[in-house]
Amino acid sequence: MKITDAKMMVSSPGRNFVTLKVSTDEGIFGLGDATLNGRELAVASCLHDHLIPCLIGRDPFQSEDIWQYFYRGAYWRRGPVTMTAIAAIDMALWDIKGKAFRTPVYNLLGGKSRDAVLVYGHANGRDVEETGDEVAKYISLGYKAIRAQTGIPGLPSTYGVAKDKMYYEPAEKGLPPENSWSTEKYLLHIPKLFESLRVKFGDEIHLLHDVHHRLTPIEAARLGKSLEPYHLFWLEDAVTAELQEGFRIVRQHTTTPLALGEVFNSIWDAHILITEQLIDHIRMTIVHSGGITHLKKVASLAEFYHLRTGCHGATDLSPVSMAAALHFDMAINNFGIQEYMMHTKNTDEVFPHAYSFKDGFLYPGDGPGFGVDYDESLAARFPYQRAYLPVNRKEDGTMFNW
Ligand code: CS2
Ligand code: MG
Repeated sequence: MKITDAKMMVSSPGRNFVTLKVSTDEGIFGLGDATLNGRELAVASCLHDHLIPCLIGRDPFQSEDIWQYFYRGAYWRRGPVTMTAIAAIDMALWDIKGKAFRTPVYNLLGGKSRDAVLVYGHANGRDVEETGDEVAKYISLGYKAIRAQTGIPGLPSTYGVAKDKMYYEPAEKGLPPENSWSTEKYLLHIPKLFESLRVKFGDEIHLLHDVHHRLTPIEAARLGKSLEPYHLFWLEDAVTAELQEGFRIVRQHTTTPLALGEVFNSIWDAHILITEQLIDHIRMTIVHSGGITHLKKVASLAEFYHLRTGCHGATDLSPVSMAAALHFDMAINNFGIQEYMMHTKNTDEVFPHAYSFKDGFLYPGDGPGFGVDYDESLAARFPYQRAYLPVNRKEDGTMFNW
């Protein structure tokens, strides 16, 4: 089999998505997600202008060699744009192989290691009470695990709190919106949220929280400690992780499980965190860290250090990414949990897919490949619109992490 064509499709059904379609001389095609929030066209150009010309004519079954070709052959290695572009090609090749062998991709990754994929949903509110109401909604939908985010008194806006409850999309059209931040106000308020949720819903439900990269190691240690009585499933992105060693301080002070990695692009962003067991869940995704070919190696290393996965699954990862993630989640042994932010109706219609939700779990479907498609004519009705993620400043105006 030979690759005869590969094309980029950029559309905005609810939000911007970049989708790669790789076609072969046997009429089988594969899809890959190449969406990098706020940098969509950079990845599209990397693929269209640089990688795709080198892909045509190759054998799609040789996914490992093609991965190495684009990783080592790039000379300028890693980084979110390059690794997302490589990921899109890699996903499309696994989709083609699954279709060619007429089997779900999870069977090419070791087969089913479980019956379904445990997911968590996003409950958020302007205050503790409203967040509690949203948690109740998710429990009524059957969720076993819920991430809880709430507004912080004294701060006009904060991460994870959205106007539209079910569909949280942080990127906005126009120029980047500016948020204002106070670590002290946040640290004083978050324990109150989880105290109220445990009082209201008891100890069974898994509760998660995303700090979203906004604390120093010792502040994260303080928060982790103050949340121990509420036994969170995890505390996510507590500190930016360019300095992986920074988590030695957090680890020394708290038993609250730590999750990290949605912004990572390769094993080299996480190898100290994994081999020193400084975190409990690795959140790297197929779409932003070089595809299934690379992520299965990360998961294998993590397995030997007692880490489980917790792949990122926000709305800016398309249904192609979600489908690929579910096949990956079904097969690996050290699966922990999968993030599942629902896409809008328009998105789901442009990306018809086999995966389905039931009682807190996602089921990938048993059809060949990933079981996801792309309606090009419908997508054409939703042209790309430039949008940016917010930036964050401390109350005194200092530039900070969003
Ligand atoms: C977040 C994301 O879902 C999460 O855990 O961290 O919402 C993240 O902010 C977006 O994916 C950024 O594009
Ligand atoms: Mg996150």
